[in-house]
Amino acid sequence: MSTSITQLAAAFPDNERPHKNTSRVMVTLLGAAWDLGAPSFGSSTAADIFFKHSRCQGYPWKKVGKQQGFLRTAQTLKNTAVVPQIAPLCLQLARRVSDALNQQRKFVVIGGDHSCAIGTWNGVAHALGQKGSFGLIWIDAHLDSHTPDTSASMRLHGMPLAVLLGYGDQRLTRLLSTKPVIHPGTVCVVGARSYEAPELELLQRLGVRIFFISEIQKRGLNKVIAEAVDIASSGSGKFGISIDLDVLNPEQAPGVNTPVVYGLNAKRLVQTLRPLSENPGLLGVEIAEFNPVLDRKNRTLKIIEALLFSLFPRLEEVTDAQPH
Ligand SMILES: [Mn+2]
Repeated sequence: MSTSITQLAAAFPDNERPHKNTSRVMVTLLGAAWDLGAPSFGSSTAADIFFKHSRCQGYPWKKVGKQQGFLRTAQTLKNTAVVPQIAPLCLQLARRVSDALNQQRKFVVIGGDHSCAIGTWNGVAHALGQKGSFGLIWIDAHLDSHTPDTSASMRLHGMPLAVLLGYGDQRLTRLLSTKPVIHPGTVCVVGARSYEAPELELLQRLGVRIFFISEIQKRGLNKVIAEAVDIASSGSGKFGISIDLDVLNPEQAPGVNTPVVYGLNAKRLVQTLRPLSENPGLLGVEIAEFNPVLDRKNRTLKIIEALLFSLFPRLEEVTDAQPH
């Protein structure tokens, strides 16, 4: 398996020259259709269901992975067994994201369990190449910073942030480069409230800023997001956002793999992120962990839609979508 991953990596084209500037920035829509990193089936169908039943119906999008295409057995649910399946999918997603940025487009990735982040942000790092680093705002109830040495569940959706920082299974940490994808000084976590000690220890040792839910309650989401943007922009000014929907109050967003009580208010998050649509440093956004099987009355789906249109208010105009 490692051979085919190497071959896939070698097949990546060199960075293309940027296309000439146009007045509006187009957006590439992508779906990461797998859920092998999560405890339950469902997120592999999320992108299909979102693009079929939301305002984005009819918008052009590209899927990585096969909906329901993987056999889930007790054995394949273990991290070490799913890495050979997830690594090539992450590479394919990375290529799509990288292509979008090379074409001077922004990107949206609809997960998929949160292991898709390994693909998304590897793609960004690949496209930026020597042009500079980027920052990342990780909005999540969890720290997602387990490694195979610390994880009790061995689920990959609990590990992607550690992988991007260079810690974990080498088939993932060295997906496209031996260097870590992101620098801890330009990463922050927003909304954390459920984690284990080794994850906290890793992030604190690296100096990753964590905005726990208690700090958000004290200072307000506006101030926290403003500070998060400062941290994420402190390198090159370019940054991305990874939203795990479990950061939200599960009453509002029940369709997630691992709900945690006392989450963020969905409406407030949508409102608070809206000004970022004007920020030229925003490269793209990923929205992960939607599980339509667990959703009720499309509540979670509607929140994805609201988040997307708050960050990209003219989405229809900038996705080559045909009016319908
Ligand atoms: Mn997560």
